[in-house]
Amino acid sequence: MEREVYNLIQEHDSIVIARHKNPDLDAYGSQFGLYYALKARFPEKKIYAIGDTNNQNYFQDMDEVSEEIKSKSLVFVLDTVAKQMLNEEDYLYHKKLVLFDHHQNIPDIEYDYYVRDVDASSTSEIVASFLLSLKIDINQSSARALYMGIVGDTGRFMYNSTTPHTFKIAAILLEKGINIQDIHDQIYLETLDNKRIKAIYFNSIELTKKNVAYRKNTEEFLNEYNLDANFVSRALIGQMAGIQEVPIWANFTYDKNNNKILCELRSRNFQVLEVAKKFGGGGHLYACGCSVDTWDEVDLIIKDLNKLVKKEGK
Ligand SMILES: [Mn+2]
Repeated sequence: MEREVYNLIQEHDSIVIARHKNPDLDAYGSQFGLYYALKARFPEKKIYAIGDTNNQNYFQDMDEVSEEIKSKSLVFVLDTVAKQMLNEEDYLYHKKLVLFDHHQNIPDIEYDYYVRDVDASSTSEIVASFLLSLKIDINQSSARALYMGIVGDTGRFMYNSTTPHTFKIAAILLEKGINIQDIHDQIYLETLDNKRIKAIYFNSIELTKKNVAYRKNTEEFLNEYNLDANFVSRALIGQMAGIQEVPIWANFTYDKNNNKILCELRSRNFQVLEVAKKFGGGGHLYACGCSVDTWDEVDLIIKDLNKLVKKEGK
C-alpha cells in the first residue's frame, strides 16, 4: 500500500495535506511531518497544509487552497476518517484521497487508499513509518513535528498506546537533531493564569456514586474566566486523570460556536468508547468523545458511564 501511495505522490503536481478540525498535536504533527518531508523530497511540487488553526500550532500559517486546485490534487486526510471531525472543504475536492489514521472508526468518507494502524500510538507514528519505508528523508523540521505529535498522543510516552515501535521511531527522530527540551517547553510551559484556572476547575469536579468524575462547563463558567471551549474541553480533562479512586472521568463543555456540548470521556480500564459511539461520537477505547445538544443528554451519558463501572464491578 505504501508503494501505491508513493506512486500517487509522484503522479500529482499538487498535494494537499489536511487533518481533523480543532487540531491536536498529533493532527498538526502528522500534517507538518508529512508536509516538510515531502517538500524537501519533491521541491518541484506544490504542497499545501490546510485546515483551521488554534493555539497548538507551533509550525506555520495554514495555506488557503482553491477548490479548483484541490480538485486536481492528491489530498491526504490525517488523524481521522470521520466526516464529523472534518470540514467539508478539506476532503470533498480531490483527484485522489488518501487517509492515514490510528483510530477505531470506520470511514464514512470516500477514499482511494486508507493507511490504517490502530496499534500505532499516533498518526505521526504512522507517517514516520510511512516515510521510513519509502526512504523519504525525515528532515529536522519534519522530525520535530512528528515527535510533537507522538508526545501529544502518548502523553509523553506514558499511555498504553506506547509500543516498542513508538520508541524506535522516537529514537530515529531524535537522531535528526531535534531539541526535546525546547519541544517540551513549547508544549507544556503554562501561564500562572492557566494554573489558577486548573485549580478552580479541579475544586469543582463532581462524582457519581461509582466515582465517575465529571465536570459540566457551562457558558457562564467560560465567560466568567474568558475561556475557549476547546481549551476547556481538551486541556482541562487531564486534571481528573491519575486519581486512584476515579475509574472514569468525563468533561462536558458548552461550545457557543456550534451551540453544542463537547463531551470528552476517559478511563484507565473501562471501554468508554461504547458510550461515545452510542451518542454519535468515536475515538479510542479509553479516550474518546462526542458532542450532544442538551444537558439532559449529558446526564444520560453520565448515567451510562456509572453503569459501566457497576457492570464490571471493578
Ligand atoms: Mn491522533
